[in-house]
Amino acid sequence: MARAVPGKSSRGWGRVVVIMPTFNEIDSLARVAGHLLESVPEVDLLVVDDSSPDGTGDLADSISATSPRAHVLHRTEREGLGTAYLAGFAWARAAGYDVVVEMDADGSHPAETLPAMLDALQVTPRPGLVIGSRWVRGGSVVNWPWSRLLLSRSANLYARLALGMATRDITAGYRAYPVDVVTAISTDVSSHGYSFQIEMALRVFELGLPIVEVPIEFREREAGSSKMSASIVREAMLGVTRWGWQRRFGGQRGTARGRAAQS
Ligand SMILES: Nc1nc2c(ncn2[C@@H]2O[C@H](COP(=O)(O)OP(=O)(O)OP(=O)(O)O)[C@@H](O)[C@H]2O)c(=O)[nH]1
Ligand SMILES: [Mg+2]
Repeated sequence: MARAVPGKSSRGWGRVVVIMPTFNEIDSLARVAGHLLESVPEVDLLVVDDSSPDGTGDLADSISATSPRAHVLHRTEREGLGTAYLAGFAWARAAGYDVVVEMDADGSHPAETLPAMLDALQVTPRPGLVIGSRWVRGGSVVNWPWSRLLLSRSANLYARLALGMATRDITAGYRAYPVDVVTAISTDVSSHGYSFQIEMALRVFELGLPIVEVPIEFREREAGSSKMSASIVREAMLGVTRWGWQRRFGGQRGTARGRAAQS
């Protein structure tokens, strides 16, 4: 019987790496990484740790020492989720991967849904982004307080209206992209915090590529603490307002598509 070659998919996905940014996730990383590597044997893992004071980086090193499919990128300072992903994308590109997946290290994103998301990336016309979505039919959220539900629903509604996009879960952190798409848009992305996710979706939309949402059951983290803060929410709100304004009144200058249109 043919055995799966790590990172080399036998299911037509190409080489896939799951990028997992971490900051103080010592209580969940081993479980989440282990579960991912076991349940989806075709994918590799890259942990991007920002010198977590709780030793998450050392834990990631020990995971990588026991699994040839697990890799670690250490950064010396906490620089935010967006730049952690950009560093991960650059690493994935240099290592020759075809697809990058974004996944939290806190167990909120079900590995069980990843095959369906990777399958969705293979359809024609090929999507520029597949989102593991809480807010499409079949999607759900388990154990969230009403305040988080309200924040997520209103942020999505505001972003949808301001940006003129139909995406239901534009703030979602569980995603799959073709590497060539992140390469095309990364230089246009300026957000550091979670608005990075909204901005990335917007840039894919501006390229004219489909965005597909696959329903997931999202679970509130069971261990560790949230890195969500007022300044992160503020950055997202200001960003959405600015991009919405630019889309309505400022053309598409400065974006990949705008530059392509001008050349
Ligand atoms: N490398 C790095 N990772 C980060 C940083 N901020 C957050 N993360 C990681 O990014 C992922 C998402 O952060 P979370 O705190 O889970 O954010 P959230 O999902 O919006 O909030 P909760 O799930 O409610 O805690 C987690 O794996 C974090 O450890 C950062 O500055 N650098
Ligand atoms: Mg989380």
